[in-house]
Amino acid sequence: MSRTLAPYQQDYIRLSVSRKILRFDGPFTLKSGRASPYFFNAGLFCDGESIATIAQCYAQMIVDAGVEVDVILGPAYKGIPLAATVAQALYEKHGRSVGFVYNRKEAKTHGEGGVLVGAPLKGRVLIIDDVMTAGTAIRESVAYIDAAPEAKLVGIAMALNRQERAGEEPESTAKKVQRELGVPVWSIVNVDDIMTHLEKEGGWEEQLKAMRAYREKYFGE
Ligand code: OMP
Repeated sequence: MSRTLAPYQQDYIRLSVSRKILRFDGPFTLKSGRASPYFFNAGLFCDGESIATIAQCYAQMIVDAGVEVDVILGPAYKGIPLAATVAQALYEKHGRSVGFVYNRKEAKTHGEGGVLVGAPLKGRVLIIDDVMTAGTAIRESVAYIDAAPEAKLVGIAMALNRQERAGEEPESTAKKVQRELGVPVWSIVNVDDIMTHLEKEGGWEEQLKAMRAYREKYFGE
């Protein structure tokens, strides 16, 4: 059943479609090996207006979720600008100042050294990332929190929940991650929201047909 989208969620879909951040001219090979008719490329939020808009969407979702956060962890690479700009949006739009931290992919052996850059990884930590498909990327990020004795994961904020199963089991990745980690997974939108938006807008029948077939094959409960 489709849910009613808040204005910020509609803005987010409109922006993603108009900038071709969300593309429907697949097939695209995913990290999981699946061939998807659509693909979301968060690396294309690459100008002031679009990164500010997406950051405000994340910030609104975090505020609506009512979660208390001390630090945002943005995994390299795409999570880095997200962590910085969402922290900025939380401050400018909601009067909340939270820390942000991100990882290097290669540990630095000189200067300040280490793998993490930014605020100390302690207190209530929210992971911010772009897309969840099979949950591989998110598990790598959780490892940083597991290794920080003073840090506690309080939730995971994604832009897009693809609603897919990790393997053959019926449960969706997002539900499985929630169950296994014991924290909520929020997403600005999921694929059903996008399909509802395209159905209402009209003119997307061919793309919707491919999306429905993919949904049938790979989506979890
Ligand atoms: P999982 O690690 O399988 O959850 O896939 C998430 C990652 O796949 C993201 O962090 C992206 O690197 C990439 N991805 C996208 O960016 N957009 C998509 O629409 C789908 C994927 C993907 O490969 O599943």
